[in-house]
Amino acid sequence: AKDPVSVLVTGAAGQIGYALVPMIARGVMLGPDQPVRLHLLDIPPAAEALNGVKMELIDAAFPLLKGVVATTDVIEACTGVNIAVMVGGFPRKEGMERKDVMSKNVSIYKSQASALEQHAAAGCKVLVVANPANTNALILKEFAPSIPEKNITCLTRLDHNRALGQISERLNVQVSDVKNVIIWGNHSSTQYPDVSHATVKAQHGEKHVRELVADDEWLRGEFITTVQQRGAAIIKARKLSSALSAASSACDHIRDWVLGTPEGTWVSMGVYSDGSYNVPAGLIYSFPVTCRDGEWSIVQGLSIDEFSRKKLDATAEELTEEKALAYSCLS
Ligand code: NAX
Repeated sequence: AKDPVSVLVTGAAGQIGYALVPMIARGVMLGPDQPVRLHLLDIPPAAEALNGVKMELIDAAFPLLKGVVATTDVIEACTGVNIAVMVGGFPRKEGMERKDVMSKNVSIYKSQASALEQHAAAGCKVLVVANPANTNALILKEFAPSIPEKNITCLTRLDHNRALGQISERLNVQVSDVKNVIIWGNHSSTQYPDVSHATVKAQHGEKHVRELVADDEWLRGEFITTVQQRGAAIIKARKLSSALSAASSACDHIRDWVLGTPEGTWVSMGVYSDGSYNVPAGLIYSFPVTCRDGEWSIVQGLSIDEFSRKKLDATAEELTEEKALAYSCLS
């Protein structure tokens, strides 16, 4: 039998946490033969609710679940973890300035970075979900200099999956037959959902989404805005933000990162830019990536037309501004 893998979930008493922890305990994230230990962190006002989540995890008698640590102590939570899913953060409340929200999250991610750096297992892989996800991940990277930058990522897989979903609905095909959409840039409304290279499985080989949809206006207009604004549409409908889809996408992100992407398929991940596609180096930016042996690499050599170029640059610009804002909160 395999040794258990320890997975940290911060913000575990929240909405996404509640959807995510049973998925991890069932093997959705790391596979049906991989035992797990869950480390759940939240803040003191949520301690009782957090303990309730722990009770339910015990009650569910998950065969793969080999232990649960539920705590409000960051060091205890981070100790020995192999995977860290950072869902906890400070939400934007009505009337709050962007800078105030940024400042709260910068201080959270700065201190959690140090705890992870000092106490996580060697090789710990980090996924930041909490918004502003890209910039929180960048702060975490800056304040955990001994964690390799390759090990720090943020979630744009939900946006990626939303794009797959929209194409599948439009063409009335199975979502599992659609692949290679790309989310470029920030997990925000400036993200660029790109179908230039996306395909659908056909009877013989694959067909380009562009050919099948044949309505460029939709692809360059409504499709993009629908994906960009899907989070807001869910809030309007549910009066709560996306949770099950966010949790499921977080599992997809880690599973593909650890176990690899299928041959010929790429996924979107927010990763540390090395300057690929002329995206400024030093931002956490969403790129198309393939994963193998627990490492992601940015897919190289894709053609970028003029329409796409503008959109890649616009979302990079927003991230550069966010980075500056985050740094201005550090003093
Ligand atoms: P909730 O408010 O339900 O849960 C957040 C939890 O984090 C709460 O239990 C809170 O007590 C806890 N928390 C706050 N500060 C903490 C700290 N310093 N350490 C540990 N825990 C802390 O929000 P939920 O709906 O679960 O969303 C969580 C985060 O995910 C939000 O920042 C949200 O904006 C972000 N999202 C990101 C998505 C993505 O694709 N990257 C999509 C979904 C989601 O909107």
